[in-house]
Amino acid sequence: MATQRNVHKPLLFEIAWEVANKVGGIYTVLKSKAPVTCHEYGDRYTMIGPLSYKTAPLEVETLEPDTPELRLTLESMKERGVKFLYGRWLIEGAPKVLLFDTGSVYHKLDEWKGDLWNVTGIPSPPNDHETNEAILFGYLVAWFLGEFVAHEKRAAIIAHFHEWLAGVGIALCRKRHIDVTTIFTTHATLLGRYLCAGSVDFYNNLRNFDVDHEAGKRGIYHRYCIERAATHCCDVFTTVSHITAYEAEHLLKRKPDGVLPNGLNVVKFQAMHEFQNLHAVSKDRIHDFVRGHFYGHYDFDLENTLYFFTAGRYEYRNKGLDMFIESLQRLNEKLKACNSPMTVVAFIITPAETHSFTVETLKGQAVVKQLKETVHDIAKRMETRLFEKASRGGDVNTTQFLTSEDQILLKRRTFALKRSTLPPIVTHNMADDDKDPVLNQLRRLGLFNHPSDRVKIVFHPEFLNSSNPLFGLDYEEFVRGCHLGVFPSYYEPWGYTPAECTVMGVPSITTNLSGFGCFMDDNIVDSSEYGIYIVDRRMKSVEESIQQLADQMLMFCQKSRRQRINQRNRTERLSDLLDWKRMGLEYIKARQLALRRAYSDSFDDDYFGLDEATQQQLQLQEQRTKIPNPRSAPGSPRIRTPLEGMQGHDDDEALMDDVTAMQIKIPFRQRQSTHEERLAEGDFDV
Ligand code: G6P
Ligand code: 1S3
Repeated sequence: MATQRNVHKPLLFEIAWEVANKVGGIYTVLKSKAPVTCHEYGDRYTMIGPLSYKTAPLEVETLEPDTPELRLTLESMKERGVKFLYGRWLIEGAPKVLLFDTGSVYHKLDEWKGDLWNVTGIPSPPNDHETNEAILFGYLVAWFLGEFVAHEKRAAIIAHFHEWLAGVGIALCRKRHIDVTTIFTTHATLLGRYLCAGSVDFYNNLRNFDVDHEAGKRGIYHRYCIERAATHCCDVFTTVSHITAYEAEHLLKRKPDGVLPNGLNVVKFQAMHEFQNLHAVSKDRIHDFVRGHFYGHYDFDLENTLYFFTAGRYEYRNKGLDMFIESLQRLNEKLKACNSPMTVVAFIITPAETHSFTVETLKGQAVVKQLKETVHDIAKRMETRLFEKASRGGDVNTTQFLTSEDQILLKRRTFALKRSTLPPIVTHNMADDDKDPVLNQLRRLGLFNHPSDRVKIVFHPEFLNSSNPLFGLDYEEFVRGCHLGVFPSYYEPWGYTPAECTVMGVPSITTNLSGFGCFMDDNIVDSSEYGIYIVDRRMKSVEESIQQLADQMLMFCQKSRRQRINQRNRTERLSDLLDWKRMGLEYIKARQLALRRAYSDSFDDDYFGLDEATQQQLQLQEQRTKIPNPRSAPGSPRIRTPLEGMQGHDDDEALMDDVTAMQIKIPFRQRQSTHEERLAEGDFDV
């Protein structure tokens, strides 16, 4: 009987298209969360994803199936032609992974598409490769789970699916009455992403969209059906932020049971100020790039130069690239108007189609490198001559040490630094130069890196890695070297980029339309005191938001070095708030709820099955209040809280242990249908 399954030690399968397969943010969720989930579940945890022959052999170590139930299931699938890789994902935590080769069952596609239509009413047009993959993957996962539960009859099984690409499996689990409890986490909605990328007033009209019509108009009706089926067929429906929960309620027509915000695997350095040292090291490398890129126009002082950046997928409006550029132009004018000594170099890092680096960009790095080498050689020769002369005693006339040959060499090198053009605003040859939205807006606003401009632009239309010939830095090193990350997104269910900045101690600007921004605002009395600035894109007009962003950037430019260092310390102290050790509690609650919904009779108290430490943490979390301002920040009578006095010192104190975490709205006690009732339900509302 289903109700006899043991809920004390459930098995957990986490299913996603991005398991050991890097596409975007979900990969970061799974990879960074692995250590805490492995810690909790040990060998009872397995991730299921697609098998990519390009990356999996590098990321996964093959294992023999370690339980009879798993061996029997996989052997039977193998006999019927399914190829897979079972092993350990070589990341921290070393979770077990099961990767299915969708290509090995491609001949089944039409049969399964027909079945999907017959049992769920979900259509699938012929030429949508991504949907075809989602169907093959979903059928393989359901096949696996169906056989596995037939062999494994003792333990309760939780199947946690992420995003619509894994959604077919949920509908099939429900339709086939597979004895597992399912969780679906959506990291965005298909319609939300499409609607926002257009020119609709999304958030004010959320209640009014005719969802089927809108999905149909955009050619994504079938994908939308999969997403909606997953939403309605799962036992527990969750998303990554409250703002996406609101969106999902209206676009997918089910109110999420809870919010599972994204965490990070926070690694603390032994020496507390190590991250400040790393900033200085990486900044020097960026300085090298800047000297090369701006050769011939390198007339600004690097001691008074700040590096701002934005990064992410190239979704021009959704990721707020439009607003960033517009605000940079305002900042340029403001800095000029107040005769500021500061220069801002703003980097835009987002992948677009290109035909490699421009000659001019590579030349800039080359001429400066040559100059550096020449200066080094000359200095070496001067050193030898100087030492020789000094060791003989007597007066040393230093002007004699630069020979006329070296003077000529130096002149030749500095002549090579002259140029008649302005430093380029883009580092690559763009495939679509005349239509590219970033370039066109820069052109429209006249941001051309003119010597008089206080804001210089470098558009790098490719993600960074350490073999990049311009920077020689990977993304993390680059971020550490910058002063401010700017992410004024319009559509951002969570937003890992500012979160990553935070744990590296780099201040950032986000918006109150991003999950991360709302989370910080919910948890901190005044997040700007900790270097998290939030642009209001909800209540302000576009023009007002642009001004606000420009003012926030201007204010940042007016900080002294000491203030920037202090602020970085404060920002870094927020890391604990984003650590999976804390965020993972929401996943624990979601799994508890899923087990309760499936096996309600097995529960007799609120935290049944959780160890004492976890129970305590969950209880603590329910009592938490907001993080108050840091001690040195100007006080406000309005914000006094019982946690005052624990705010830490700017320079060295760790964030107090007792910070606020998001209260997930998952009710623990409620009358649920029994597992038999649930399995008998069968039908769902697509
Ligand atoms: C870190 C380093 C300091 C350096 C400072 C520069 O804190 O430890 O040695 O002076 O960065 O900060 P800035 O904001 O000017 O890049
Ligand atoms: C989504 O990826 P995106 O950049 O398309 O999922 C991420 C992980 O949950 C999230 O951080 C991001 O906001 C979403 O938009």
